[in-house]
Amino acid sequence: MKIYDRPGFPNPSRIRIVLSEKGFDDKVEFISVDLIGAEHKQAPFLAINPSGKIPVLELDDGTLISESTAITEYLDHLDGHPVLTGKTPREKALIHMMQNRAEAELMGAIDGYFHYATPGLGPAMQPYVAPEWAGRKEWGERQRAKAIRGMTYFDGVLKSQPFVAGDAFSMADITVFASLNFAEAAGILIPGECKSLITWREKISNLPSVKNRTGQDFLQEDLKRFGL
Ligand SMILES: N[C@@H](CCC(=O)N[C@@H](CS)C(=O)NCC(=O)O)C(=O)O
Repeated sequence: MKIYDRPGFPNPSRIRIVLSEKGFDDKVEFISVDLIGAEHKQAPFLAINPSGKIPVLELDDGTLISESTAITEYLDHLDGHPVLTGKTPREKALIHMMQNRAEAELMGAIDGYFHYATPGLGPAMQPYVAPEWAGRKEWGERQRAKAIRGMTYFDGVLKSQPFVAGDAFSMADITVFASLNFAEAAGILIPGECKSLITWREKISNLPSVKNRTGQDFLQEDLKRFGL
């Protein structure tokens, strides 16, 4: 299998944690996509994923799977022992629900702040952001406020249960964790009063699959190239 990604970027990092959690690191070949050079917006990559986004999983038969949740579902079921996406109907539904909340309230909001209220990763990387739009920065700032509300929401959830979707570590935890790393890189810090979220983040960062995932330094290097 091949994974098209860029080490350290928020969504690719979700899949690196999944691979590590499943013990599949040596089953995949990583192909680094030059996001900074806008390789993902050129025809060869758009043939791999028409959305022009990473990560993408390519199976040995050539099947292409994009969207981090879909890739996670595939990898989690590959060995017949799903541990990240739920076993019972109830677990599956709760993980799906919390996953979507993490995506909307954190990942999407932080992405909006980063690409609209800050220089992001430059014009080649984000051709869809109109620089002349007067309300652009204000909209980005609203996304920042939304992300902070999302952090407060997940802090409340984690006051009464150990993991985002209940008693077990799941895909939803991975999405919240990757979102918080993205938030930190974009300059949005977790409010100090969100103690449960801060403690949970520390706990997750010490899980072997999270600690041992590869390539976390790349994002810092990419951000430095943009003076961020
Ligand atoms: N919904 C997609 C989002 C993927 C995504 O936004 N990836 C980012 C990197 S973290 C990307 O490729 N951004 C490039 C762009 O949007 O131009 C997923 O879940 O995988």
